[in-house]
Amino acid sequence: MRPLLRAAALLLLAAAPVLTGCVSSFVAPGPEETTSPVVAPSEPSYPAPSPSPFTGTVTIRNFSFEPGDFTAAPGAVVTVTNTGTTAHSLTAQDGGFDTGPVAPGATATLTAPTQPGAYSYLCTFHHFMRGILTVA
Ligand SMILES: [Cu+2]
Repeated sequence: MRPLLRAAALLLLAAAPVLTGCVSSFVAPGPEETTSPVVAPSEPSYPAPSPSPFTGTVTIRNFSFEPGDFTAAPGAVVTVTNTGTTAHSLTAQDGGFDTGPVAPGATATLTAPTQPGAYSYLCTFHHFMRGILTVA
């Protein structure tokens, strides 16, 4: 009886660290695996929409420029389409570029400045219509 009890006690003592070791190694990777996939998909989708919505054409719609703020290469030709029901323009505040009046349904072009920088523009008919052309 006594040797059997001693053997059982030794088995329990020997098994205890193995069991706790198993439990801790199972628990530890758990939170890391669940947090990293949650962060990973949201990170690429966040910056993606902002950098390149501009495809060379600005659309005037509902008294606003879409996109209002856009980036063009130096000297690039930008097409401006007026889908509104009244005339608009896309005119640099410093006069560096100007579509002139664009009739409803019409399309005009402007040439971006050759000097890199941020150029604010407006509609000469509706001064609340504003945007920034960045040359880079
Ligand atoms: Cu306008």
